[in-house]
Amino acid sequence: MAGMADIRNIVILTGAGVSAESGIDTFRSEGGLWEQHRVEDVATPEGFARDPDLVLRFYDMRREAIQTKQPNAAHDALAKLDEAWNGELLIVTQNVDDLHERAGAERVLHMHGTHLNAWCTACDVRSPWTGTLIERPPCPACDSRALRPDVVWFGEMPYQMEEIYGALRQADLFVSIGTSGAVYPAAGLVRDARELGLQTLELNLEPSQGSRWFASSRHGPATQIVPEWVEEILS
Ligand code: BJW
Repeated sequence: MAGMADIRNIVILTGAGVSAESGIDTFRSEGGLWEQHRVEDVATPEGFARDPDLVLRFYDMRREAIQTKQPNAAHDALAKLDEAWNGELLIVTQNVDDLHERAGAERVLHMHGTHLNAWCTACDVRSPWTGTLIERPPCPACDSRALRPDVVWFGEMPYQMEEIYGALRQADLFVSIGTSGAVYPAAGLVRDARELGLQTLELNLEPSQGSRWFASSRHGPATQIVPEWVEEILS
């Protein structure tokens, strides 16, 4: 990559591809989550209103599964970069798992929420949650039986967009890792980055839907290409 020495501040967008080799299903690949479920049924507020049991069961299953998975070499490499990098750095993850944090990364923002919170639609409090929601447990803050997964569904506003755009405005490099570029506004960040004059790099198994927007791309499994890139940028 040209001009790597000039890079001080970095924004890294991650998606399901980063956690794929930890055994967490992606959404759009063959055998992925959307092959087994209609998106409108399990990832929209309308689907939740129609059939809450189906949606709560879907997330209970995934919440349980992620707790049995471990961070992989890509999460480890990004945590190492986070620790070693003296400039600003923000990992904006679309993932609802906690594998970046379990690998040790600290500067992480979950724009699509997290499996490990329950959000009370009665009192608006978010509580750490590792168990199930299907049995309609009471909210720890207000006792209402109105908890839902703290994830961002289609038609809902992704979290912390101001922080994300703020970090992008200060950054010199935007890196996208393991995401298909199919879901907005995350998929539009590369174009925002370009307009702001950032260097842009994609690391993905294959060219994503947004590949043409990146100044450079590297393709391969995240556990291989992410540690390689981190070694390069730290050397
Ligand atoms: C590997 C790998 C390995 C595999 N190594 N790589 C028309 C045009 C534009 C926008 C819209 C439109 N119509 C509607 C919209 C808006 C809508 C949208 O984008 N729809 C599209 C379908 C077009 N977006 C929204 O509604 C969002 N809200 C919104 O826009 O609010 C208004 C607003 C506008 C502007 C600013 C601010 C606000 C909300 C989107 C919420 C998305 N939620 C989900 C579900 C979360 C809960 C859950 O987990 O169930 O988030 S959907 C799902 O997709 C999940 C993911 O975070 C997200 C992205 O998926 P990701 O991570 O990219 O996974 P995959 O599977 O798609 O791709 C994996 C990639 O990894 C692939 O490329 C593989 O090749 C690769 N890979 N193995 C490296 N080993």
